[in-house]
Amino acid sequence: MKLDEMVITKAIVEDFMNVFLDYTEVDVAIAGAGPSGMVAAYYLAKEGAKVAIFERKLSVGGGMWGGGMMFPRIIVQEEARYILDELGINYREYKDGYYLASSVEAVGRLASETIAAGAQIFNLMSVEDVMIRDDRIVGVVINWSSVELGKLHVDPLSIRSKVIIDASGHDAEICRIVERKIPASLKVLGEKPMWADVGERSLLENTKEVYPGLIVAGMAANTVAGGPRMGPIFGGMMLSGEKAAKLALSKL
Ligand code: 48F
Repeated sequence: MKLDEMVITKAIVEDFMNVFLDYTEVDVAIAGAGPSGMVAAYYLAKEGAKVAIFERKLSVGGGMWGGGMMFPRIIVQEEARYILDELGINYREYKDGYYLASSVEAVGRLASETIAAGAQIFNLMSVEDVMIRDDRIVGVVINWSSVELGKLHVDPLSIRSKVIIDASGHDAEICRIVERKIPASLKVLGEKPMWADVGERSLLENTKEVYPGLIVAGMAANTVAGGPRMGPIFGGMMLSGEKAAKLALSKL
């Protein structure tokens, strides 16, 4: 077989552009492909929603890859074990109710199941703003991460979405944008010091719609509500993603 670079080039550009054009209007746009964002996308796509995740980095997985202090293991507690089973992530019980899994396998399986369920992941794209009409978020504003990293003065593009999920992690970036641009709309209280038990419990409670059309999930939910961080235990992230998906589905 004689290879032609022009076929390779056209295949990549044509296919990407077709998908990207199709995803300029979605049911749910998610900022961040960490564990909470991907779990949310998985459950949404499984129910037939058109869902796009925009991820700033080259790789998906957020803070899950590195386990605890680069020891590539994560803990998932009993309450979220059924999500490990659903995603086919292997684990073993370390101690009553504490399940141990490989962080690398967990990210790999989560990404693969999320994509297989039908979610689209756009990596290397950052959400830098939102669109608001009549006091409701109606879309996200995105740009290539390289534009952001290079501090280039390049205008972004917009994606219309019925619901937005902020799954951007510790910085709760999308909620902070809303807080900054629409004064008195929402208050980001900031993350509190490590407390796994309280952090994990409050995460689920704090996963909610914080502004019309904007749901916050994962660590961002605790950052908004002033809840503690919890370290390398990931059951709460997964349960939060699942709850965010249910909330979003109820609004579609
Ligand atoms: O930080 P991250 O993993 O968030 P999460 O799903 O999970 C938190 C845990 O990893 C860990 C923890 C558990 O104890 O606390 O930290 O809440 O993933 C967030 C992803 O969002 C991307 C970021 O690169 C990361 O992959 N991200 C952040 N801001 C943006 C973004 C943005 N503005 N646009 C696009 N992606």
